Amino acid sequence: MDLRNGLRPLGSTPAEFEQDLLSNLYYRRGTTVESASAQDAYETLALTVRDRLAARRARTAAAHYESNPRWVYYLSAEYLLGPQLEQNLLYSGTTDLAPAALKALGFSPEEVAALDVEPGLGNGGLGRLAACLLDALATLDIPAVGYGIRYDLGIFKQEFQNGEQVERPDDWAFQGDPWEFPAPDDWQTVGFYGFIGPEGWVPGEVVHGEPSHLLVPGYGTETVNIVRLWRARAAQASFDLRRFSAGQYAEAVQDAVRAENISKVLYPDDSTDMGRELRLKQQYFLVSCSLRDIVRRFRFRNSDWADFPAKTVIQLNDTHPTLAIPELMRLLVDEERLEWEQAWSLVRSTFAYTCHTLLPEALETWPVEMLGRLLPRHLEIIYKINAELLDEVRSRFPGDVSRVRRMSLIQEEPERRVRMANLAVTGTFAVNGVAELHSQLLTSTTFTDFAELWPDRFTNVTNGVSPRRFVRLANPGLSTLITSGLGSDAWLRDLSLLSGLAPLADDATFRSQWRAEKRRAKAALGLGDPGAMLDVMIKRFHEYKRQQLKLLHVITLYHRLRSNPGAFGVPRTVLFGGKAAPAYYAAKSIIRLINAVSATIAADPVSSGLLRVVFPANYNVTLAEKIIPAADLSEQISMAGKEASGTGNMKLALNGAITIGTLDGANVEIRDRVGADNFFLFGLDTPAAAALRASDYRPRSVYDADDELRAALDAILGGAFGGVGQDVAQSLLDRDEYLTLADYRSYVDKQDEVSAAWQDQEQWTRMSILNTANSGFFSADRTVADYLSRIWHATPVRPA
Ligand code: NBX
Repeated sequence: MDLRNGLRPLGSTPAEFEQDLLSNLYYRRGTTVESASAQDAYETLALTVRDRLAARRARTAAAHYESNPRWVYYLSAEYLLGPQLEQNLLYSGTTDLAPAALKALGFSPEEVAALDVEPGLGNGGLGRLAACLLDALATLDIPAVGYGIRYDLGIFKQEFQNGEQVERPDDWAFQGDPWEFPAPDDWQTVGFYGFIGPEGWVPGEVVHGEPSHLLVPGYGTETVNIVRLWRARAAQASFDLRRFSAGQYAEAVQDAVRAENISKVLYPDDSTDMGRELRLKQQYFLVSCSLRDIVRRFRFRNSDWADFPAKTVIQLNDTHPTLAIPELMRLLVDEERLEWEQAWSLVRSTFAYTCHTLLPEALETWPVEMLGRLLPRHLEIIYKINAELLDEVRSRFPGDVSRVRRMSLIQEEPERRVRMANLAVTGTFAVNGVAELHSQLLTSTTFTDFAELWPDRFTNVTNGVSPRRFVRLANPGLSTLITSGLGSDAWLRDLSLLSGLAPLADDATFRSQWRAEKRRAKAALGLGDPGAMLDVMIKRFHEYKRQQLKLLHVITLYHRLRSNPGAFGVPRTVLFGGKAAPAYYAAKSIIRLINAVSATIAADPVSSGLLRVVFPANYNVTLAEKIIPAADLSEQISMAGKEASGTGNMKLALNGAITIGTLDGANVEIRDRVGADNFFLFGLDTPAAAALRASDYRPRSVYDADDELRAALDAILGGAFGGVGQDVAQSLLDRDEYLTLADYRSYVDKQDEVSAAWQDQEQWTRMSILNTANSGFFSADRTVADYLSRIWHATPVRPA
């Protein structure tokens, strides 16, 4: 422990931990054991655990200062960090100490742990990826800071009313957040609106960004990095005392409210541009605060701007933080008085961009009018960047007017808008997709023109997940078994070691232990019959992900069950989990239909013990950690060419679920690694799907030709499920944008193979073990290693 600062070493015996709890309860929480509530105990425990990481944090910061390293800064509008308590217990080595000490003081560890609320500061895969990368960066001892927004309200809480999704605010920090270190003295100023005068931009509104940080400990190392989250605060004197005295209470605080609204709520939208000015304000707020902080940190040890790119790489997590590009230009040109050319070269050597989508409608654009009003100087800078870009395009491709139009940072029709993805590609030295297939499709479709102009800029970094969170914490039983099988727990820092499990797939004792762990996880999830196959589809609701295809399969199973209960092969529990964007009506209809089908099946005695559909509300990281260990079958059934990568697919395979999937996103790589025999492949591949879409596809002919499909759709249309979901069926028949009907037969037949395979439990277990054994590649540590060698080129710094 660090004695340089006169710190008392924190003890590692139960008695010492108990003493620390007591002292925190008295001195920081201000209460006593006798009168402490469970909340008091929880907050005290959090502080006591946090203290154990704080000394490591101090040493990490000292080592970073000492070595003046190259920093990786990760800019992301979202972080889905997951519950902090269990992770920080594990990473501080107090998993056993803490509950013992709590018990000794008369608290129930379970009751206390249940009070840990996950900060839901993200929508889905993109936000969780950010959290996994931070975990891996710290584990690999890379000097890194994640920057984000500390939303007061995170991703909404999902409830079901009559089967419909209802959104409730997620006031996650209502009780305060004991894991957070506020750093109000590091506040930054952010301007909006205004005009460009002779002296430059004069903002019309100014707000403050107040940071706090959470600790991001590495596993099995001393490093503790941070994620720094900004909260909007009114600039001082925004309380109007005159109005207040006149009884105008609301008006007195309106400026403050407007400022603080910027970090009020996470936009619960994972697909389309909400078109809201407030969202654009959020993006600029994040970017402006973070860049000033990055510059401040650069200046601790450096003075020459020419060194900036050598000391700094800034990764843009999708286009949400792309305004960082014009913002850094503005800082360098307007405030630091650098020449445009030098500034542009620094900017272009500092930023890199990760794209997470293939849906054209998900590429962000902002109305020129709005951007120019909110950020007049930034629009000017974007215009100048665009003029230079288009000059380059014209000189490389003379006379190619349509290419110029396609590549322009400004879309002209139907309204003038700024194309953020084009800006991101233009202002960075590296652009990556998140799986092999995705990265190929980016250069062959989405960004073809840019890939022709700058081929070297494009690369792939396949996503990965934290084995600590999604195996060790989520699945402690399986982790213990893996450790005993491998003879060491070194796999937690080098997941490729899982390959050592492959021979154990042929060991009958190991297989029966493996099955016992699955059963235990199912029981813990409260799913009655642990003998039934648990078939899970957990992800955001989106038509391209095709929850509707899974549902058609469920209805087909139900029909078979009704017509011949005796012949129904394999008992299944089908579990759905996920949220739909509140304004995404088609996705919400699918949710409602799933709940209706679930109720119909549950009410029918014929299905008892054979078929069940469960849909726990409010799928989040906490729930994911319970479901993933229990899953037998992993549904990854998006239309090929639409899912950028997927990361749930990796978490499930690592926990021994077998995938049924299309050749989409990272499924391709999962199948390559686990082996075609251990993966249930179905459906059209990307070229076939694209060709069918481009042809005269008639979903109705598919419906006409397939009896089981027709029966499923007719049942919905005929009101068999409480009269719900006709719109879903109708849109499949009329349009079927994501080729659900085209893939139905192939999917249902493959599911029959799944059922047949399940009947041989020894063989199934073999496949399950081989899925885990061969998925070591999908560690976020490997992802970070790839980012380091292909893009970041930063090196580890270990605390002394
Ligand atoms: O990013 C997801 C992709 O759909 C997954 O295939 C991929 O595995 C994951 C990580 O790379 N994208 C995603 O989660 N997007 C968003 O959440 C999102 C949020 C706001 C927004 C657009 C997209 N405006």
